[in-house]
Parts: sequence; C-alpha cells; structure tokens
Amino acid sequence: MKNLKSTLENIRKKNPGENEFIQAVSEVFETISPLLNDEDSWFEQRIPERMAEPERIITFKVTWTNDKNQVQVNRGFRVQMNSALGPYKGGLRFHPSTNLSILKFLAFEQTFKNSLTGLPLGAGKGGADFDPKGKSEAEVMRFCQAWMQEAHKYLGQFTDIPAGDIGVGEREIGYLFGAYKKITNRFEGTLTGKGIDYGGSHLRPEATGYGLIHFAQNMLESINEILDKKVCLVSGAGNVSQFAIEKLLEEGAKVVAFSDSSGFIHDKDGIDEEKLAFLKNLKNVKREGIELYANKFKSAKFYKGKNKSLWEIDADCAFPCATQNEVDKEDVKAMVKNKVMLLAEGANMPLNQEAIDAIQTSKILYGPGKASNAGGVAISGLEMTQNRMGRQWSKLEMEQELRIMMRNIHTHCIDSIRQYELKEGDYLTGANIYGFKKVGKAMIAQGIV
Ligand code: NDP
Ligand code: 2IT
Repeated sequence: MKNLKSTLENIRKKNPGENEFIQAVSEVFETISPLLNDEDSWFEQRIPERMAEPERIITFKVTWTNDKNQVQVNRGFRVQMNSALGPYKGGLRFHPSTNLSILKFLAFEQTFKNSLTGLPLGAGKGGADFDPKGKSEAEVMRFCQAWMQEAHKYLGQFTDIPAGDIGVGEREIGYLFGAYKKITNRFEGTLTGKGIDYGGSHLRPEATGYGLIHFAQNMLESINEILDKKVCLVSGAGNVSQFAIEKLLEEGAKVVAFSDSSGFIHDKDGIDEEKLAFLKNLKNVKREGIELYANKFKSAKFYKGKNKSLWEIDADCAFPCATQNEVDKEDVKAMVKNKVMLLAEGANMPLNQEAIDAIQTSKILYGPGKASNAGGVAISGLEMTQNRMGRQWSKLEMEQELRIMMRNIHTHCIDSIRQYELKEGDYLTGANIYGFKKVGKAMIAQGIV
C-alpha cells in the first residue's frame, strides 16, 4: 500500500527521535489496512496523518522550592491530541523519564481507547518529568500547585480533563484540584479521580484493574474458559496492578507474581487478602519497594533488578500492568513454552513490536491495552457526567456500568473481527479498526478543521 507507506514515512520524518510515538502510530496504522483499503476517503481526507498530528501541545516551565528552600525546575506538558468525539481526556504522568515522545504515544493510544468506551471523550495526555520518589508530602503538594499554576489556562470541564497515570493518584489529583479551584474560583469537574467526598466517583480507583479482569473474563468466555484456579502473573505494584490482583482473587484465581521498579516477587503460595493489604500499605502509604514483602512472607522470594524475568514463571494468564515496552519477544517465548493461554494489557503499550509480532503468531489470546485497560477512563467519563449533573451514583451502579462497558468494548472488537474477516481472536486489529473508524468518521463529518 503506497499511501500507507508514504504516510508513515512522512510521520517518521516529522517526528525525529520520538521512538515510542512512532512505535504506537506504526502499530495502529499497519494493522488497519483492511479498513483503509475499504474506502478511498481515509487517504483523500488524510485522516491517518491528521490523527497523528496533535491538535495542540503545551510545554511549560514548572518552578518550585523543595523543603530545603532550593529552587527546582521541571518541565510540564499537556498534549491535546484529538477532540473529534469530545473534550480532551486522559491522564497525567509524573515520572523522571516523561518526555514528549512518551506523552504523544500515550495521547495517540488514548484516542482509540476513548473511542472504544462509547463515551463522548476526545484524547489527551500530560504530566511532567518530576520524580515523586523520595519527595515529602509538602514537596509533592507544592509541585502540583506549580504545575497547575500554568496548566489551568488550557483545562476545563468542557475543554480538557486530566486524570491519573504513573506517579499520579488520588493524592496528587487532590492537590491539583485544590490549586485549580483556588486559581479559577470554580468548583467544577476539570479533573477525574478525585476523592469521593469532593466530586469523585465510586469505583474510579478500582476501575482500570477491575475492568482489565472483566475484559479478560470476556476473552476467556469466548474459548469456554474461566478464571477460577488459573495461575496468574501481574507486573507492577501500583494502582492498576493492585486492583487487578484484587479482582483476580475475587474470581478464584491464584496470583503468584508482581513487580516494581526494584525487581519482582515470586510468591509460590499465591497472594491472599492479607498479603494484598500489606502490599497496598507498602506502596500507597509507606511508599517503599516490594522487597519488604519477601521479608514478611516466607513463601515469597524477591528477585532484584531485571536479570531474570517475571514472565518466565509458569502460569496460565499474564497481565502486564507497569509500563511501556516491559515485555519483549524472549518473554513471549517463555510464555509460549509455559503454555500461557491469555495475556491482557493493563499498562499502555507494555509489549514492544517484536513481542506483539510473536504473540500474534502464537496461540496466546492477546488483549491490547486500548481495549483491555479502558475501564479507568470509562469510569472517568462517568465521573464527568456525575459532576455535570451534580450527583453521585452508588458503587453498585458503577460496578454494573463498568461490567457493561467492558463487555461492549469486547463486542466492538469481535464485531470488527467478523466484519473485516480477521483472524479469530485478533483483538488488536479489531480494537484498532473500531477505534479508528469512529474517530475518523467524526473528523470527516466536522470538516477540515
Ligand atoms: P502507578 O504509578 O500507580 O504504578 C506504576 C507501577 O509500575 C509501579 O509499581 C512502578 O514501580 C512500576 N513502574 C513504573 N515505571 C516503571 C519502569 N520504568 N520500570 C519498572 N517499573 C516501573 O501507575 P498506574 O498503575 O496508574 O499505571 C500503570 C500502567 O497502567 C501505566 O502504563 C499506565 O499508563 C497504565 N494505565 C493506567 C491507568 C490508570 O487509571 N491509572 C488507566 C489505563 C492505563 P515503583 O513503584 O517502583 O515506581
Ligand atoms: O491511560 C489511561 O487511560 C489513563 N491513565 C486514565 C485516563 C483517565 O482520564 O481516566
């Protein structure tokens, strides 16, 4: 396909050195040729190129003082990617590695993910190269206030609505919300993931992890399998991982591994509720590394660093929930050897391209993040609705909504697979086609803007 090749070439040339962004764009556009071949208008209207060009990028200086009164300088970002379906929507990442390539890849992925939710949500992503590790509570608060001091100009409940991502959870959203309210003198739902007493939604903290497991249940159902008694690997130990583990335990699965940036834990007896409570306290309150888990529970062993991989552990299901490109083709080979039956992504783009190629030619059922981790932004979308209505729905209502939305996303993937006669179980292409088509059609309908 000449058009696709030259389009990708143009995008590569325009974005030199942005490896993660190019990786995400190539992955989507290279899979959707059955759709692109179907109608001339996609290329005539230059939809792929228009989707890969952010509508607006804001980068700004964030200056603040640490507890020793020393001046600190960070870089803040907001990538306003696509507003065809609704206001810009997507998380904030506070991590020292944060740069424009990473945020553009995340914002690009968000475009298709948000489309799959069925809610009126555009796409964006932002954050800063700030490292929350080792910072005091007061330092985190001052940083959040300084970030918002500039960013508030570009945000708003009908314009752009950030939420959490790596390094940004309820604590940070609280400080960001307080700063936004003080600066603008408006109490409005400009951020999601807020505390339950000041406009937050029930189930938002749990939504990404729980939604991931609901999606996996739908996938397993399609091959007449269930989660009960399945041995599971979960990477990461943050928000998504904790609630993925919680839901897996509820469903009768056995979780034997998790990780953080210091290494991974193999707990051969499996995690139970008491151990999970210990892990939550360790990561969310004490904010320490997971080695302490192995000191406390004798069935667990800690593997420091990255010399050995968590994915080599024998298991039935795998849930990467830490960060991008954490799974390579050697990891997939190990999972194939161990007869893993399903891998569903809690993180965004956790498999590098070689790992995707390997898994797509294997028998492992593969759930791509833009479908399987969409539960978080889906409940964020309902938090926005509740804020606009001035209401709060019950936890039970939100649980039902989450299950329905994850089932619908699964159905959208399956419908695309059937319509375009894709390989059985090709959720990746199914999700990409559905996500792209809806956004692309809305862009064409709204004209050249
Ligand atoms: P958290 O900050 O709560 O947790 C991130 C976890 O991943 C931590 O255990 C962290 O280790 C580990 N980690 C982060 N970066 C690295 C790295 N470079 N190398 C090794 N380990 C790393 O983030 P979330 O749980 O919110 O996010 C996890 C993933 O899920 C991300 O890819 C995010 O984009 C995606 N996601 C999040 C959603 C949400 O609602 N929060 C929604 C959809 C996707 P340590 O504790 O040592 O820092
Ligand atoms: O990647 C993601 O979908 C998120 N970090 C959540 C975004 C949101 O707006 O809730």
